[in-house]
Amino acid sequence: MSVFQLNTLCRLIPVTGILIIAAACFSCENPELDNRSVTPEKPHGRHQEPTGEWHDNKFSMFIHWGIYSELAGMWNGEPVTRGYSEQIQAHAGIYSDVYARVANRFDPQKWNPDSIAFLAKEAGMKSVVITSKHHDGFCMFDSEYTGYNIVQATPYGRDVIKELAEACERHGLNFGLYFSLIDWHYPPAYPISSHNADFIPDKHHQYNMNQVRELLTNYGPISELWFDMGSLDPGQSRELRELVHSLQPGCMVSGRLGNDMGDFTVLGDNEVPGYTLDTPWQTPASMFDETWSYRSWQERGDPSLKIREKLEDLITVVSRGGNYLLNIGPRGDGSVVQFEKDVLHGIGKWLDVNGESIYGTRPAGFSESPPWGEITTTDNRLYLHLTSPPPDGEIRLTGITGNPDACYILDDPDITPVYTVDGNDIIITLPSEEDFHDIRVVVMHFDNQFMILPHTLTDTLPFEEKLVLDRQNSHKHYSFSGVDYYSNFRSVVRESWSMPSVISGEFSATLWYSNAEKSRLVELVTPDGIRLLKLQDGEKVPVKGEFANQELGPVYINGPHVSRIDRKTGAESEIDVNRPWPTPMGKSWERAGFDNGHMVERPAQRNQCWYAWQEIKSDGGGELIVRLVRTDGLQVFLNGREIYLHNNPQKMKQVEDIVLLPLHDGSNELLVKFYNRFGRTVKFSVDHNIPQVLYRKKIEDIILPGKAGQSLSWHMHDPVSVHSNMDMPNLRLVLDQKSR
Ligand code: H79
Repeated sequence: MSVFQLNTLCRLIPVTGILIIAAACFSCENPELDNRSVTPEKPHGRHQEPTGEWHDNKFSMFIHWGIYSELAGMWNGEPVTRGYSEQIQAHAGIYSDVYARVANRFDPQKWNPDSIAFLAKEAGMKSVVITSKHHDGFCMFDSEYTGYNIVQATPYGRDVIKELAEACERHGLNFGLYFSLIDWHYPPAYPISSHNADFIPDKHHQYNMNQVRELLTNYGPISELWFDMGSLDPGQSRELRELVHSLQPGCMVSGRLGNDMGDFTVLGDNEVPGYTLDTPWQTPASMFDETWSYRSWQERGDPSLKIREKLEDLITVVSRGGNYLLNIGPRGDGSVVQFEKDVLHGIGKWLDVNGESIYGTRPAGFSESPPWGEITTTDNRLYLHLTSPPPDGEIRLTGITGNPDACYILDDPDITPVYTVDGNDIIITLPSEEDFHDIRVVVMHFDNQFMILPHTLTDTLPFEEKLVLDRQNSHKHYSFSGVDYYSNFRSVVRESWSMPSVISGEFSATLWYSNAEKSRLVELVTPDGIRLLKLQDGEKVPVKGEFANQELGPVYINGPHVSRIDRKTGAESEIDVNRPWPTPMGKSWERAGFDNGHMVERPAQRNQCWYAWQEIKSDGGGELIVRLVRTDGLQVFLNGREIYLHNNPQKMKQVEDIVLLPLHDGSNELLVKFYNRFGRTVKFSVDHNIPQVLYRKKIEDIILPGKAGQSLSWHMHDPVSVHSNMDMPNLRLVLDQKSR
């Protein structure tokens, strides 16, 4: 059978998130089923599932406080409007020795660690993370490796990190430390660039290692070490990670350590993702987009608007499985700004009443957020956060199996919206006399465990005895992978398919893979166990007979463009990737000479990108393999839909991906975005002159028990880290029904 035929066979409709509440999706108790079954080894990220104590924090306090706070965003009597105020040394162009003199007047008489811990408690936060050392290199803790620290260099002379650690201990809060990996005061760390992501010279790395050892030895249990900035090599990241874990195995390392070495992933500052992540993660958030540390002239506005903004972000982050780390910037005298207190009190007041919908919850597993808000869940409850209540007051929840037995508003359980059950749907009508201006939470309570089914799956799914499972119809399990602050992407760490219970019986199973996946090890999880599969010894199958009925147009390129994607909306700044043709933004497209795998090199500044576009005409659809070589990350769109996203987390000089393009009948548009991180140029090619072959390999039969919630999934056997991209874009499993 050719791949072309495969494509036309019945496909499972794209399956989106299925979640079995409080029940393991698959049991792995029967290893004899396949003599190659293995217990998967855990890769270096220690937390495969977003569970555990750190993850239950949900809401934490970040504190940016240092000698920069004393300057309050002012230099020579003028406001410094460029950059963040904690980086005023760089943005006002202050010489290191001049800046260092600020320490001589740092005397925070209003510093009160207990009142800060108390404020965090009142806000409903579970931990506190403070800057032990920011980019200015000034240590807020006593260090034997530099005299540039609060104990030795200020009139105050007290170790505020120790004091806050003890206060948090007293108040039952977890305590974490921010530690900048760059240093503007330490000469071996020079030269310094404005992007704050320079490589770390060896001597500087040793200095960082020494200070991290101090921080993890002298301050009691540290719940997280929040490394930030710099661009470490993988060996440096590993050394720091191992140092932290050897001193305090329970300390969670932030992903900003780089090279996928973090225990938890840190998204961009104030970034709220539009997807659920499968690995532990956090959003760091500042009160104001313009600064993290105190500035006297900050316009703060109406606290109630800020409460609303931050509360919505908290709810969204928790609904997608993350923790929210909200920052305050105390003044140089140690006092907390009233506005920031008001905001924290406001959020705390909401959590006092509605905290049950946040703490101890998980993402609900619906494929998309509903238009009216966000959903979290526990064993037998759904929490519906009404951030934009529906104008007609009607909420429809689709694809739920379970018996609802109560519905009420969390802040007033006497208010009980009417609900009706219609098959797998639940329709809730909000009482029209109620005011939903503030964020209110509707609780849908079930008599027992319940299950959320992907809404695309129904018992009437057409099923013609053959299932094709691949990247096109999988549910993706995401993490966030990358080298450093500027180079990261949403990675796919697992793919799964949920089957309705009508699909049952014995299936013969065939794996298909391309040269991209060859010799990789993949773990296939079926309802009866885990199998370790090596992608080798497959039978070679040509893809659609070497371009038969396909006409490849010339490749055009266009650039450079700004490659940053708007973090909130996902909107692209300069080019509409869904409709690239004809010429975007008046920039003309040039013909690229990619013949015989030749790469082109084009100028690009940091974080700019180039696009390549090609029309592929195909008679009757079929497939085509393309090889994409380049110096950094790439994003592949086919007919306006993103089909592949891959970065260069290992910092290799050159990376290639082999991507199978599922073509439709007629004209197809291939658009590839080639990123540039720090280079002055970007080099890339679009190459079709490669073997158009796939491999086919029969594996042991698979039995589907026909139970609700049954699913298949796969992931890499031994990834470098839990955040690593699966990197197997063309893997496919075909199931043929043998018997029911
Ligand atoms: O501690 C906070 C920031 O100071 C630190 N990370 C958070 C948690 C951070 N350091 N560098 N960066 C974040 C990114 C650097 C952004 C920059 Fe710019 C872009 C520096 C110069 C150009 C932002 C925009 C700051 C000044 C202008």
